[in-house]
Amino acid sequence: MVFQPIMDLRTGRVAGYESPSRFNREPRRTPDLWFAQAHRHGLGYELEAKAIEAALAWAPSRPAGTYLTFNLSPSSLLSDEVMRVLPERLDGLVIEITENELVSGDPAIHKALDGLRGRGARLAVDDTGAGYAGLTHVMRLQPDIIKLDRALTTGVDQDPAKAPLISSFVRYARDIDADVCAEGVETLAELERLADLDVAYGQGYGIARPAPPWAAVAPEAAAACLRSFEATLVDDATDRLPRPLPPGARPAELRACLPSLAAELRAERVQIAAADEYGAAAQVLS
Ligand code: G
Ligand code: MN
Repeated sequence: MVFQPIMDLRTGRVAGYESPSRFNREPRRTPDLWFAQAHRHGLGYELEAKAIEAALAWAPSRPAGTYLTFNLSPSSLLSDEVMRVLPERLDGLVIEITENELVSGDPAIHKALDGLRGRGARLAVDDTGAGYAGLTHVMRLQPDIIKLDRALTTGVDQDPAKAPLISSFVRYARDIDADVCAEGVETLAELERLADLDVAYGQGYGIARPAPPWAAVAPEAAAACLRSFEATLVDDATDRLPRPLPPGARPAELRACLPSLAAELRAERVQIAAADEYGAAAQVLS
């Protein structure tokens, strides 16, 4: 099994791990081709169930506080094979539903999803922005996490058309109490731009490749998040602090940025005005 870290772009820490399937056998093929072939032979759900079982076997050993996410096709939610391998409680697990199956309008699938959420699972919509059905899918499912397809992430730092679209997803996510995760982050420039756009999570080769459990994120990727976090502090300070910082901004991290924040604001001193375990706010003393 391989797991790919998903990074919290507000803190640089690992938020969760996705478990994409890998097939170590000849002929070499991408997992979607193996699944498609299994489905053609009537063994698709059995294969999906095996993949989930293998991922779930690792779940108890994952680092504390991280979630585990796995992919399911909408129709597999109606299959006994897949349902049988899911434990009663699903806390800390995220189910990723891919949008390229139009059957997701089926009320039976919605009912199955509601049942899984009632058992503690969170729901992510995968590959958002890739297919023409993307927005309908997000709207219908009201997910906890909106995963933006690589097509939107790639070159976000260069293509002026992409940032506003991603921002609109971030605003929409806020309104439905969800978070955005950008997939396929390959460069630090993309990562910094996404963090500046208030995208909550990032995943991709520039952060960490899929690897045996439990890989850390690239140190330069975590550092890029903290740089962007400092820049947010400067913006916030200019907008008259104290003001609450993004959730997850721990006092220790904030303290480390204070000297450079003061320099940037040409202030004599910037201090922490209020802090609790959930976050901190800074105050400018000039
Ligand atoms: O459909 P889904 O988004 O779950 O696809 C995940 C696939 O994308 C996995 O096979 C994974 O190896 C691959 N992947 C993960 N990160 C990157 C990336 O940064 N770039 C590219 N090209 N592929 C990636
Ligand atoms: Mn996925």
